[in-house]
Amino acid sequence: MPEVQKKKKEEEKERLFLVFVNSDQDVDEYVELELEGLVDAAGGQVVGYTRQRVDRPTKATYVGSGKVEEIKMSMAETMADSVVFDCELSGIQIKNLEEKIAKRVIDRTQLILDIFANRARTKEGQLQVELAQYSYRLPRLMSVYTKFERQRGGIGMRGPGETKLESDRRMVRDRIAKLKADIEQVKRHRDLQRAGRADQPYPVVAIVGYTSAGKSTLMNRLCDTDLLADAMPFATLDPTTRKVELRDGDAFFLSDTVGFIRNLPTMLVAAFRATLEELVHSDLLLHVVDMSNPDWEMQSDAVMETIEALNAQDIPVLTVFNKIDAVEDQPFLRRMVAEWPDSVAISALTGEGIPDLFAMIRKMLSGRLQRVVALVPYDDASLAEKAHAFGRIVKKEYRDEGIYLEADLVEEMRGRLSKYVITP
Ligand SMILES: Nc1nc2c(ncn2[C@@H]2O[C@H](COP(=O)(O)OP(=O)(O)OP(=O)(O)O)[C@@H](O)[C@H]2O)c(=O)[nH]1
Ligand SMILES: [Mg+2]
Repeated sequence: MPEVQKKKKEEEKERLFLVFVNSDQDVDEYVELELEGLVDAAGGQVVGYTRQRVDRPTKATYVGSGKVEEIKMSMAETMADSVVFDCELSGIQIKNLEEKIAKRVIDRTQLILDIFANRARTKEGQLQVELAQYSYRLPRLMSVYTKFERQRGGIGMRGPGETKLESDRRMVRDRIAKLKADIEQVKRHRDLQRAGRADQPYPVVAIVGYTSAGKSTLMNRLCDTDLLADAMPFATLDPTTRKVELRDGDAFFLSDTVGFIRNLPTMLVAAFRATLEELVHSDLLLHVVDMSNPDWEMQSDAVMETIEALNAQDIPVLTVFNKIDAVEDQPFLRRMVAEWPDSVAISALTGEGIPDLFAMIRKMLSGRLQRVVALVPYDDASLAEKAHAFGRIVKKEYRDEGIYLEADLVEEMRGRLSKYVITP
């Protein structure tokens, strides 16, 4: 891009002032870099920042009034358009802050929602983002939608922000209900797809991990796909599933999906449940960890927390230490792999360690599932339902005597069904 054009582009970007709030003494520069990355991904430009240690946020403005004044002055000096707080603000806090600062106030959740709104390509993705945005805005309608909303678009205001719907809580609630119904429709379609796959006796492996950990790069390497792999956070929103053939004729399904981030807004997790179903129904999780990031442990914890929030904590996890080409301390890596149960070190970029990864996947998948044939009485129908979550249904028939089930199931579920087992 020619210099002049590039300059112009910079000038057009929304100018954002950042407020880092942390409860411990130490400044975590990677947490701060992460917010800058999010601003960048949302198409904004950081023009200044301040840090504040907040042990107990105030109800009215989160930070104290002196700090609010200081933010206002710094924003005038740097000609900032809006301010981003690296935390989640309540409706009242946003309202008060906007009144005092007289600029738009965005919190971390809004920023993430905004990136999602920009990236969503499929109908499903768009529905889910819209649901998350409305759910986020509903309790905040009184604030953001008074003064600043229609002055201009911009970060935090894309998607449903421009419609007049905002002013009416009841209509927003109706819209939320409609979106949920539409997503339910999408989910049914996805269930059908999954049921189709269930005819093929191959396990499902889902790639999970912090955003930018290298999930799509790994998927591309294993499946010859051409998914977007980019240093920007949340490059992937929509899930992709492909079959990976192994040399001996065996195979598994591999899914790549949206990345996680610390303090992932709960309404976003909830809204993306349809997409993340893929993960909840898988037999094995490949947890990709970016070992070149000094904050990898915090990132790894955040991912495990999200997995728990999705109720998928019982699925076995293979930890995939990625980007080892960018790690200097190789002895440390070897130690990590030795100490960490079920782990492997790879570079999705160079292909190093991929044979080890295959070997581990194979080991962890083998012997997990065994065939069961059962006739479940209707008054215990929920047990037959649960079988979906604990394995693969090969055949299911609603017979007069009960639900006939042929399924490949994990041990726990086989145990639960044992009293209904029949010989076919
Ligand atoms: N050096 C190095 N870079 C890698 C490796 N794997 C991925 N990357 C880079 O890391 C960045 C993020 O990769 P992606 O594959 O998009 O990561 P992701 O986990 O899919 O990220 P999101 O979809 O945004 O959540 C890209 O710039 C990749 O080129 C690796 O093994 N080594
Ligand atoms: Mg990706």
